[in-house]
Amino acid sequence: MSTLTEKKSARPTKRSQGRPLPELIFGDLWEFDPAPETADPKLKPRYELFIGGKFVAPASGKYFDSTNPANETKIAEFALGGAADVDAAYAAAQKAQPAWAKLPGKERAKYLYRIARLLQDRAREFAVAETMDNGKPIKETRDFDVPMAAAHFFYHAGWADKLEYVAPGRRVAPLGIVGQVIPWNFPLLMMAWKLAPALAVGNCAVIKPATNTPLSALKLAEIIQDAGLPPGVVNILTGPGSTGGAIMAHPLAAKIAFTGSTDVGKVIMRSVAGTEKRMTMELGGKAANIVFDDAPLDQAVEGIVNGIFFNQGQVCCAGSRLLVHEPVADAVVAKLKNRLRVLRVGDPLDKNTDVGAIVSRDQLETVQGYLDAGVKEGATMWQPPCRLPKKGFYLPPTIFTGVTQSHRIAREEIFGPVLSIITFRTVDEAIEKANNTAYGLSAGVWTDKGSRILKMSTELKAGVVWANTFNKFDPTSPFGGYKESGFGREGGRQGLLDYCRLV
Ligand code: TAP
Repeated sequence: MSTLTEKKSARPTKRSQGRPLPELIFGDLWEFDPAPETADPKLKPRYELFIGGKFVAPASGKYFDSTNPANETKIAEFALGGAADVDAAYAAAQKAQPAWAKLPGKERAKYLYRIARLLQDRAREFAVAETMDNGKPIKETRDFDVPMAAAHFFYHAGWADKLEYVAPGRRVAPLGIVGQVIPWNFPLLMMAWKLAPALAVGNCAVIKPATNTPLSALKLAEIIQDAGLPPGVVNILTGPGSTGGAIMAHPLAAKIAFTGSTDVGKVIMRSVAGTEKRMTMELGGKAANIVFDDAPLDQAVEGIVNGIFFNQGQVCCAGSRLLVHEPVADAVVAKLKNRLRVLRVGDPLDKNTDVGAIVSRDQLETVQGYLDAGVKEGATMWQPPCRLPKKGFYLPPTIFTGVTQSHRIAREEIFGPVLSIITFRTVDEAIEKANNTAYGLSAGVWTDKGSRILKMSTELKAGVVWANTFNKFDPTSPFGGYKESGFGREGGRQGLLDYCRLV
């Protein structure tokens, strides 16, 4: 157990809504005893491609390093897969798919249940490995990423022998082989989001994790092998963006599923235009988290913090724009600053860390570029005092006030721990400002009035609208966007439908 020592503090005396709170001032930073997670991540020095149920060397004979963004040390090396490996993976999937599709649903379910249980058995090991590869706090990988990944396999295992209920009155058949490419922000969870529904229906998969975070995908391959999944049902290729491009464009892919940036999504859509491939795109976001003056403000502040600083803000649905009702704007900002002063930024493997490392130097520099842009365009930047580790890619949680809708930090997806705060006066103005974005993935509404929640959730152009909460996920609940946030859904019955052919 850790101890918490506050050197000096002055507690706010006035907590009434609508009145500005005095800022909580500390004589020095909070001090904690470190509480490192010590489970063994069971790393191998080198990870090969996973094709046809076997770990195989890449045709190129080349490998790349994955490093720990928290301390810049090498974790392991990974195979640099290319077009020849993509062909081999599709050939393995083609061989496996007819028998996999013919298996009774309850038999396919057994494999998915086994994968879910093996993930649970190795949960601590996976949490440490994911934290090392990605930089996200261990309390997130331990309590969210790994259990949620297992939950997706459990949920879809339950569907495998009940497919007639996916589209009542229609017969459901698999599409064939699906090509899938995922990003680095939730590496293991995205593997589960993609693979579990595809497999439940009887499809086979060729999937590529991001170059920044290949580790948990290859560890999942170990579990897939241990679960006895027939060879070729899942094939995992590491490698650069061009390998992802080859997976997406491959003639044997009946469907492609991509999660990543809107820019890359557009490149992929152009590359498959005119083919018969089915497509789902889960792309970027710039969510509005909207706080009204009748909201429970302390609860809302927790939701704001969770909305933008969870996973260092590297979340497609992050509440990166705070729209706050003018009468409570000063109070909310003061409470937010007080809360941010006690967030722990640092070693992601420490169980008390709230904000870990940014995934890579490149991403850190991108986010820093947005901080410069925000200041240059006239917004006011604020960061709490933080002692950042000397090595690794860290950024204090950052808020901007005085933001207007034309600022880049209000329009573009930053994908970092940066919150842009904008005020509004009326409900209609809040809706207009929230919808004033090219994206449409998620939104949050904080208010005491049920009727206002209904109005907002009807009029906000976002795939998910959370009310008096934020960043809540469940395998039963479909997730996906509008506009430049993509199309198609993942999770729930709707997500499953995207992997089905209806006959
Ligand atoms: P991207 O740069 O788009 O990369 C995503 C994946 O695509 C990576 O595996 C990448 O490989 C690969 N890739 C790159 N170029 C490609 C190409 N031409 N053809 C095929 N694949 C290609 O995104 P990112 O930086 O990893 O992730 C952040 C973005 O993902 C954000 O915009 C975020 O909003 C979005 N995201 C959306 C969601 C949902 S559900 N909507 C969820 C998570 C993330 P390399 O890693 O080798 O470059």
